[in-house]
Amino acid sequence: MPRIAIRRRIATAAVLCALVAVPACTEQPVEEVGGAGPSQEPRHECPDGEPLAETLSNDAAWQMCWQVEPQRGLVLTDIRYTPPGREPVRIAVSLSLAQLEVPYDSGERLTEDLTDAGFGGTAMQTLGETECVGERIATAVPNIGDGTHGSSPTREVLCSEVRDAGLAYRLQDDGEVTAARRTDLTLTTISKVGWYEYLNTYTFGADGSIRPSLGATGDLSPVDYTDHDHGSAVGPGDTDHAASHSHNAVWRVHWALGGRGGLAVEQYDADPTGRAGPESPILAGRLTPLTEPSTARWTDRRWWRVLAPDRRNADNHPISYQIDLGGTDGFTFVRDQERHGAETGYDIAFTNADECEVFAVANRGACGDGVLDYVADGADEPLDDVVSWVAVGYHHVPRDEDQSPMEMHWQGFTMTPRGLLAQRPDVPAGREDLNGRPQDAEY
Ligand SMILES: [Cu+2]
Repeated sequence: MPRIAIRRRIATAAVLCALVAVPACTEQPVEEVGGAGPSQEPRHECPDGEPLAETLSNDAAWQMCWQVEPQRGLVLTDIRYTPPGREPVRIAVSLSLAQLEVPYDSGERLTEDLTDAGFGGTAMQTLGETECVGERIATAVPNIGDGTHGSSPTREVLCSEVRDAGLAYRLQDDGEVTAARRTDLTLTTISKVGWYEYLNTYTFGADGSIRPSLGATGDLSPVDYTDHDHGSAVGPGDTDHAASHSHNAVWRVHWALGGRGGLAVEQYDADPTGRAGPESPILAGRLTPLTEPSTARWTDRRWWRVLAPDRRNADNHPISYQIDLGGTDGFTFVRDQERHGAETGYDIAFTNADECEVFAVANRGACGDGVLDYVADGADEPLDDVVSWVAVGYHHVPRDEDQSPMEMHWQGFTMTPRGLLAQRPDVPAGREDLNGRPQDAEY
């Protein structure tokens, strides 16, 4: 075992003892989440090695288990966030990529990278000090399948970094500045699939936010050159048109807000009413429950949240996480177009958890080929044990600067706590009483 991994194990154990020294209790949902009383959460044990644990700038901590699977690559499980001075809250049962499809605009190539090639196994790269300035963590990665046959060398494949994430907040009040920077924990693996090398990165913020992202580098495919209409010239003059293509990624998030099950989903929209007040147009904002498994498209001002209606913060608001896509490139998987028609794409989908439902498309087993089947099959079951399938596309029109190697390009989305606590997790001195409309006369 490399030295770095041993050092990390000791640090991990110390942090864990501080965080979850309370004996296992029950899996019952808690009334108020993130309180300061005894932990309601079972002890954090990982089936496959040591937990990851990191305390960030504001004393918030993240803990989770991790493993490398042959197809999905990095899979994070039992993800918990501990706000400063409080007990850990379970956020997700699991989090991973669920598919990466790459169709070329020329129509000449299509790959479903997770199920065709896989992000684990020999595709998963050993990291060096340039790829990872944090801690490189080793695990046994089978060369073939699940390791039943062949060898499973222990390699440093996971990078854990705590990064400066800039300003967390700043407030100038009566000439006095209250400000803090924050750190983020990033976990990254690199998988080489064909000519591309993908960074599979998860960023966990001190504020409780989670940002899955996929970065691509490596080289443009040397065998996918096409004409002017389906690519762009990357060589001298109007020659050598590297084919445009899409990186169609879906992430699977199995939620556990304070405990598995008992969850619900809502969609937020704010639309112009056509009326105006004295100073500005009037918009009407609302949350609409999505009660059954369903798909949805992103549009301006739209976001979703997964909530635990029966688990409340100190303001008696249900704890929830908000899912923001931003303006990403929408897509419909090619296989979904062929099976379900061209108009069946989605930016997000919600289903109830089923261990057989692993891949967003090209799934194997009796539970369907992908998300559209899962949604149709579960259409009459109320959402409860919620899984989000988040689709984020990136249409890549090659540019001169992609040669060579290609500069990283990124795609991803953000999940942010919404009412996990009654206030920000790290209220600075003097701001403790600000929870709701200020009582001061000057307002
Ligand atoms: Cu690309």
